[in-house]
Amino acid sequence: QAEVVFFASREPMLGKSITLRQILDAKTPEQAANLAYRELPIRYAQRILQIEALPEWQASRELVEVHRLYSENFKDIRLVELDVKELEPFTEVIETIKGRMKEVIPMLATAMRNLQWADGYSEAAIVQWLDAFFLSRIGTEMLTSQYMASAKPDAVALRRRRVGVVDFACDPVNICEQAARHARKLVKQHYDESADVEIVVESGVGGKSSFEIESRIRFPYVPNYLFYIMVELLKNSARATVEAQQENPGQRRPIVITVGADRREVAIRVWDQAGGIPFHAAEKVWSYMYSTASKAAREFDEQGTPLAGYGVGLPLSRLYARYLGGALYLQSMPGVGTCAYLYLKRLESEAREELPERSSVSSCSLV
Ligand code: W6P
Repeated sequence: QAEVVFFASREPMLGKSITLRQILDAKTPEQAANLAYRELPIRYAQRILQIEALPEWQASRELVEVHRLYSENFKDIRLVELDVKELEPFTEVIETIKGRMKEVIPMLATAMRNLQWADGYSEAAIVQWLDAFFLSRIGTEMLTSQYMASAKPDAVALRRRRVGVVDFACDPVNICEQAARHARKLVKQHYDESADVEIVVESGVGGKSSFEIESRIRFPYVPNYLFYIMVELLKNSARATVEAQQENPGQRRPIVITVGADRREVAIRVWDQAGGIPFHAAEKVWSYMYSTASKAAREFDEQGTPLAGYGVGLPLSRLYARYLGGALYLQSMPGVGTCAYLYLKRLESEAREELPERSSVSSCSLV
């Protein structure tokens, strides 16, 4: 426990968060191992203390379980000897950790939902607590994935321009197109074959701005994150669009995705014409406690349907955007539709990892 407190008091990277450049620089398994070995104990220790700072956390089965998983991670990574000539034991530890972390997000969402209902904690405080926890979770997941990808690169990664989980020349238009295809498939699975949404992808290339010389927008990014965010936005827009189409057939309601960029930023706008977000639901969009899907859609499949989810998709998407310095906003046009704006940093030295504030670790109070 003393060791946990000691590590938690250190800041990741000696006071600094990591930039995408540092992650890109950890190309070899040895470099990625060093980065993970140095960073992970600090981050696990801080999450352990974040749980312990919750009053009566021991009364929650899920919180006790997540605390145990993080304690095991901390112990395993502290006990393993990092020998760059023989990385197999380290790889095994990272694999074990990755397996252990799979259920953390649904477990914590459940735990906090129960806390809110049982003890009347304020919703904003809970969102803040979970945002901090999950943002850190994205960071540790990035470090373990980066290590695994460099230790065991697959054939695809080798052929492409990949460095671990990062694509040097990530093509946002292409990813939007993939996400659109995936969203349409989910709609057909969830409703029926006749249900369909029109999704148009346009890009700003060809304008007379500074990126005129580019034929396609490309930037260093984690394609998995962008795909996740886009699918999540499109799931929401598509579900609302199908429901609006059912109520009022005959009206065309294409979802339009527009991708633009300058030298510093990539921006993606998703515009749907599904009637907007009802006023009473506006606050709930970023909460982990609700699903924006109708109750019927949720009961369709108790596991959380691919289209409805646990209600963690949008808040998690915003964290993925923020994690490397970006942002995600939603604007509702009442009675008309909803616009989502996603901004991503383009320069890898600027795309700095966003980490939970220190205060959310030690002095977390939920009331
Ligand atoms: C809606 C509701 C919603 C939530 C998130 C993103 C887009 C949309 N569209 O109607």
